[in-house]
Amino acid sequence: MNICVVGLGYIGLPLAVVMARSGLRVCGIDTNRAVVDSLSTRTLHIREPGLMEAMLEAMDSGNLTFAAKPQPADAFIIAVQTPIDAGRQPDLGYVKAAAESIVACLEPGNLVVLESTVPFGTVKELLVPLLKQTKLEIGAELFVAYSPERVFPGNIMRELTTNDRIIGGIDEPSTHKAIVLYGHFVTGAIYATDATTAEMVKLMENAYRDLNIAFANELARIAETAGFNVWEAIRLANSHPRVHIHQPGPGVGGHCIPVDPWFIMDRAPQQARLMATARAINDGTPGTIESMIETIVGQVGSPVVTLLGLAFKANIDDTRGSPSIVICESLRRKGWAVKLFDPYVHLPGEHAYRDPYEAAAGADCLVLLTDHSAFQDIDFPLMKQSMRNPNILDTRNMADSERLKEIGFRFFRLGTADFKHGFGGRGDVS
Ligand code: SAJ
Repeated sequence: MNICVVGLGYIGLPLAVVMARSGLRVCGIDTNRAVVDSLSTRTLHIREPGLMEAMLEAMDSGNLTFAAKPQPADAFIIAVQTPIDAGRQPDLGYVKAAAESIVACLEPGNLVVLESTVPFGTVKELLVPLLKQTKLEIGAELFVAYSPERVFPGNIMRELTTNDRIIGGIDEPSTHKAIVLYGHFVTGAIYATDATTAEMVKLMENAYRDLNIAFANELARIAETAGFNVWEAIRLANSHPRVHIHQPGPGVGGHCIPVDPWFIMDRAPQQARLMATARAINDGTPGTIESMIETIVGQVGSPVVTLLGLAFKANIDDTRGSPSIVICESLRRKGWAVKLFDPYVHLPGEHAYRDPYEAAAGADCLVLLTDHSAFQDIDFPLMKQSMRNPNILDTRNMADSERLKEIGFRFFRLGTADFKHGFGGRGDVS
């Protein structure tokens, strides 16, 4: 079978590689010529564990090629981005452009699968009408389905195969054809449904996570006021067999969890009230962290703050929607000096350091924002030597507070009694 995967980003490229390794002949398509050129010369434009080795193997087998324009194939998979615009409206421009780009290639018997996350109803209301330009009879000559990607950044290569799949065709023959295709490489269960339900399942999964994290963040604020340790309380609550509370943190980043609830709210603004509240809580959390930083260093003239971790979550290089970036920009708008370090992310600019010790030199506060495993190896006594004021704010419950206090740090952890006198203009809380 020949497959065209349209969109070679964080989902499309790993998917093309996994399909090619399962024996399918895959052509990966991206309108960005620079991406196609770099992949064709065996260079990756994204970082994902295991992707490079798997891609080279697939290219060497002859099953994986790249091109800037779609070409005839048996199946077309669309895996392009679906951002929200400044007004939080879904931007389906990339899906539309991708669908239009394949129209001229489509032939009787072809299957088109959309993997991008979209507002429910998109396949029926946007994709199918566009594909009707082919004059092929949908369901008899041209088959259309939705199958959401559900992979976890950092573990994509494994999860593409092992995760269960939801496949929703616009009719039975479309669902069946898509199940046969995904059966080539999916070892998890494959669940059949209709296209709109499949679209909604994807949105519900991420909205659930957003709600749950908002709940954890709310509990953290309560813990700071009441003086208990939220991390300990959540751990104990989760020992109940039917409770699974997520973790608080500096906010919700990435391009999925903070975006997807808007796809539901866009379609059901009257009903989606809980989701709107969760979004407001999570979007407001970087502001809470800023207030904590202000409380810690508020008395210092011209404070210098070092942010450790720029990626939106552990052990990846992706900064899209990262709370660290929001916090950094906001502190800089106040005129504060903000120094940055992330072992995975190298931003241009004089205040982004490749060495955590240089980043900490002269600082009044270290803020642990991303729980990268590499941070466990930081030599904090060494860091402290070059700091102006040895304060640490841990937003991820990742540091050994007792040890850091012994070394001489003033230690603050989000969601604990460390802020029992409040934060936000109350001055020194020690
Ligand atoms: N976060 C918390 N507390 C938690 C968990 C996460 O604050 O308990 C924060 C993270 O630090 C990060 C953000 O939430 O800033 C999002 O991270 P994430 O790990 O929840 O999710 P993503 O965006 O990396 O991947 C999610 C996954 N969805 C679910 O787990 C339901 C993944 O399976 C999806 O494929 C992906 O979205 C996607 O592409 O939609």
